[in-house]
Amino acid sequence: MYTQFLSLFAAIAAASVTVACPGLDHEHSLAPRSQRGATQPNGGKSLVRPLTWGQVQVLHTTDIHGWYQGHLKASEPEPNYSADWGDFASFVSHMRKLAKKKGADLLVVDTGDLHDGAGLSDAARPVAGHDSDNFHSLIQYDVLSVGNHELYNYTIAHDTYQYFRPAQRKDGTNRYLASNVNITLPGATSSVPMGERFVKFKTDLGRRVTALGVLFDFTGQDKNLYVQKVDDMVKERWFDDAITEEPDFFLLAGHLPVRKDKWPVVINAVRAKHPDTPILVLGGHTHIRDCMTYDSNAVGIESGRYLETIGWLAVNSSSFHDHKHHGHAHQYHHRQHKFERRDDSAQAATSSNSTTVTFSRSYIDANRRNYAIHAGLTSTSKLDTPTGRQISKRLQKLADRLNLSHVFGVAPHDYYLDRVAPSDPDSLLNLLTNKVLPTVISTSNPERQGTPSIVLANSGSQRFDVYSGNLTRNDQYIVSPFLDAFLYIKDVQYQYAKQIVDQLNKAGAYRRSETYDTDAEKYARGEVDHIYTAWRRAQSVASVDERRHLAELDAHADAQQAATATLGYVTKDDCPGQGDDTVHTAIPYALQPDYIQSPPTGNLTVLSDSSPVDVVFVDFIQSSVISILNSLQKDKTYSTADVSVYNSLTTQDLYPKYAEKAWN
Ligand SMILES: *[C@@H]1O[C@H](CO)[C@@H](O)[C@H](O)[C@H]1NC(C)=O
Ligand SMILES: *[C@@H]1O[C@H](CO)[C@@H](O)[C@H](O)[C@H]1NC(C)=O
Ligand SMILES: *[C@@H]1O[C@H](CO)[C@@H](O)[C@H](O)[C@H]1NC(C)=O
Ligand SMILES: *[C@@H]1O[C@H](CO)[C@@H](O)[C@H](O)[C@H]1NC(C)=O
Ligand SMILES: *[C@@H]1O[C@H](CO)[C@@H](O)[C@H](O)[C@H]1NC(C)=O
Ligand SMILES: *[C@@H]1O[C@H](CO)[C@@H](O)[C@H](O)[C@H]1NC(C)=O
Ligand SMILES: *[C@@H]1O[C@H](CO)[C@@H](O)[C@H](O)[C@H]1NC(C)=O
Ligand SMILES: CC(=O)N[C@H]1CO[C@H](CO)[C@@H](O)[C@@H]1O
Ligand SMILES: [Zn+2]
Ligand SMILES: [Zn+2]
Repeated sequence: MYTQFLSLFAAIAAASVTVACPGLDHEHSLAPRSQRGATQPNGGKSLVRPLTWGQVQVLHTTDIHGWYQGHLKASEPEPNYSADWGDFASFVSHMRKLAKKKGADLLVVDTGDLHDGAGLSDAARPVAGHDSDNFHSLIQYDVLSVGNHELYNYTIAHDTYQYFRPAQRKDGTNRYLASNVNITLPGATSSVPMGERFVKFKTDLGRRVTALGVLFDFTGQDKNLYVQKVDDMVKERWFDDAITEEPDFFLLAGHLPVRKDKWPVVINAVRAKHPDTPILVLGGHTHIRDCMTYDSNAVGIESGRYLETIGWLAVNSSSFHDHKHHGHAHQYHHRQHKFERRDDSAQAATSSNSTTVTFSRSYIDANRRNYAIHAGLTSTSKLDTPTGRQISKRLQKLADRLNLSHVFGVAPHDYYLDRVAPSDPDSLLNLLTNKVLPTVISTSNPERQGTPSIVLANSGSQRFDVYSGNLTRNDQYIVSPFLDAFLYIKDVQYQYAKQIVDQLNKAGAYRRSETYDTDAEKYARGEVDHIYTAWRRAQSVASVDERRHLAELDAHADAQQAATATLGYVTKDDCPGQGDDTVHTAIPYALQPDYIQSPPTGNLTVLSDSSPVDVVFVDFIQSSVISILNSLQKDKTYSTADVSVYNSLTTQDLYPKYAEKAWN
């Protein structure tokens, strides 16, 4: 089956190369830039800010987590992220042509976390992520780097190494980078790098690039995988050798956020040798849109998550030879792995240490309208390339094969993970607490039928909103993807049982974390949800302040624009100007508890404080529940011996089972 599938992909990949062939530039099908917006595909384009181009630009994806089908729901803001991988392939193809036409360089970079988060990757068998990785490879990237989600499971890491990595070749070099990650292959006694440590290549216009692919100091990897600390990586001999030669610019790709992590360690190491060579950083992992300048010639962006955001980083440098006014058609297709001597003008700029760099970044909402506008097309219908169309079709076929559009039930309205307070009827946690857990879990153990029970769960088990309409198998992987089992302790006095949830929340316990260890340890294992939610919360607070301010000023025009703006990200980062390509109103954010408890269910006619109840809970909070019970009462010392398996369900079964019962 694999072979069959691979040859199918090989055929599409070949088609993709033909379509993206550099020989086909200067096509008349491209409208001149001045005509942009002559028509307005899919409604108002007035709220879309144009991209600023430079001599070199990067299109950046990160943390796609299996969302290759794009966002499929009709509820706000999902249509704004509705472009699929085929649409993105078409966009990349148009942008590469546009770059050529402008005499500029365009690189396409991805910084990891390819799966875990949507059905297309996670429902696949025998190896989750294998088929979606093949789709990723259909767009020829210039640089890719490994994410922590490639490393939680050895089978998946090995599949990535064996199948995904070899597919990332371009112009004679492999572009899959793993500067500080090793893997021990089956049967081997020592490890090998999971990808290239670094790569040196030339852009279409002959600019020399030295690229690295760094992972944060991750500690949550499976056996036979090794992550070297960034501080140690920069002391490696290969690292020193790789950065010694001066390129036109360094491209530091990596799965770590652009702020509050180890990028300065890498940048300082480069700067020790090259005080003003331009450095472009492409980061990821915390799922936010962000931009940082490290010094006047080093800048980094992070480009969100889930195929919602395509990052854009454009750079001009006085050290770049400008190709605009020189013939360039003959300069495509460089196969050299080693650089030639710098040209004289660049040499002069560097030795005088007076390189000036200017840059511009944008966060593109991943939809067909915005792709068409940025590609300078006069209408969305001009976006599709044959390859793009074919990819979309194949995606649908894979989704069908994985049964992803199977409907469990029809949600009557939207349920939000964190847009409304947990007491709101539209709250997902409200639904989980008062409907899903009592309906699906409390009734699931025939031996305990009638015995009153409460169910404890962590809000971190919920990953995404449930939107009005069909709840599908795909949503099962999106909303509640984890496989936590349900355990229970029987006959706990109700007066103690009902206090556990407050104690869990008070203990400052963290989402999806069992032990009360430090923030640093959780961060090292890859837990960064709190950074994304803090980002969302800040936008929401700022937006409320802004609306109040506008109301006070009675700033009619601005208020009107704010009123017409739809919900989405409103990014404030540390770079000049506006980053978001689309003007939005921030999605509201409401604080949510870390843990929730369902109301007691069963025969409640005689429920009193001293009644025995079953305490049911998700498996990974077992030790917390035991220690809290022992602190609440002294009649009995609880231990793991008191814990039994409650049913055969996992958290991934919650919504399918509920929808089948309640939404059919
Ligand atoms: C690069 O320079 C050109 C020409 O001056 C300018 O139009 C463009 O906006 C600049 N781009 C950036 C990213 O600085
Ligand atoms: C963005 O979402 C809003 C609300 O759902 C919708 O009206 C608008 O058309 C969307 N924009 C695009 C480009 O899809
Ligand atoms: C690791 O991934 C493989 C392939 O998807 C899967 O069969 C296996 O169950 C996973 N292992 C764990 C511990 O999740
Ligand atoms: C990674 O692999 C390289 C090449 O086999 C080896 O020299 C190095 O010691 C390995 N690093 C770790 C941390 O295992
Ligand atoms: C799709 O999945 C559902 C739920 O697991 C199942 O009932 C149905 O038979 C499946 N359909 C196909 C075509 O596999
Ligand atoms: C919902 O599912 C039904 C099949 O059960 C399908 O006919 C319908 O088109 C789906 N609706 C949407 C909006 O996808
Ligand atoms: C509930 O418990 C009471 C008291 O033990 C008992 O009388 C009653 O029959 C029970 N009801 C059900 C439905 O089992
Ligand atoms: C513009 C710029 O980055 N200038 C650098 C020149 O070199 C010195 C050190 O030699 C740096 O401190 C400057 O930042
Ligand atoms: Zn991620
Ligand atoms: Zn990550």
